[in-house]
Amino acid sequence: MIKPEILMMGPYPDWDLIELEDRYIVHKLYEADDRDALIDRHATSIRAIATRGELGASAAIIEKLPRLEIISVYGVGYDAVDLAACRRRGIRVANTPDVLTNDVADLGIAMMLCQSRGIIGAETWVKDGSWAAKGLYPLKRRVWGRKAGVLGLGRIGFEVAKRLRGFDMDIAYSDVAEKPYAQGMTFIADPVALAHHADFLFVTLAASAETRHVVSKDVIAALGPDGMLINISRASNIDEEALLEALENGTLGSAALDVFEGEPKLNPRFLKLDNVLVQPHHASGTVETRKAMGKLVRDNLAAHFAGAALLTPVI
Ligand code: 8YV
Repeated sequence: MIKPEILMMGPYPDWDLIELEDRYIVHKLYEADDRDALIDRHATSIRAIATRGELGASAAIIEKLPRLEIISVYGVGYDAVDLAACRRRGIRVANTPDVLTNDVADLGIAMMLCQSRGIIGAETWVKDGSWAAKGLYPLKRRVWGRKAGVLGLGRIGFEVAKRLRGFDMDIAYSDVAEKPYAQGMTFIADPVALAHHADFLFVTLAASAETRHVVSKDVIAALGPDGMLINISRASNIDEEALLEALENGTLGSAALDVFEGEPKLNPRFLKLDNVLVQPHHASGTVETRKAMGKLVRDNLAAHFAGAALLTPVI
């Protein structure tokens, strides 16, 4: 059988690449010196794109590939794929929901604990000799029993809320509508009012044009000098300029961020702040989850080329 040809937008772990190269001819865009030339060379034979949640495929790339049939995304977020362009051409899109939900929620909780209890600073205090030289580490803020807001009570938001219950928190959430499964949580539709309620505001929304900067200057101000913003979704959900200003002038207490505009080259202003915890977009980054994500990417591709229904279709 002739192997279908795939355009790969960003690197996958070797365990996925070996499997993919076994079944497909893989063109690695991320390794090409001249990306346009690679696309032009294989434009009429590429039938699939394998990409990553935060990378995606633009309309410009989609339009260059007349035989493109499917885009299989290694991630739950598909905001970087131009769905309108795919719909116009009847191109199928699949993502990897569910398999990563628990790990993403875990990292959100870990970031909250780490930032609130000053765990990274405390470790430095021990390692740089400050403990012996200066004595006790400055006191930090408690987590349990305080108020949390979850902006977006989808799969990941729900798992975050479930974990927060273990900390005896007063939990509220915001979404487009009240959720029947949100037992014991208060529905607060307006994100500004949710931020007023919260000591810890988790951003767990799927990103789209509609959710851009939903965490606005007003939301950040409502969270206030004692509040913490935790983002495990996409940077575009937050007005990053307003966030930086608020962190710099102390009108927002702190932030814990896994995602950034222009990542991995984040705004250098973040690096100067000691009230922000930064992470390299790795909320789903465990061996177990990444293996499951890679398998789902491959299973969706295999289903497509076998003429079957996709396992986890977006469109
Ligand atoms: C991954 C993600 O880090 O699921 C998503 O949408 O952004 C993450 O799980 C990413 O897709 C891997 O590059």
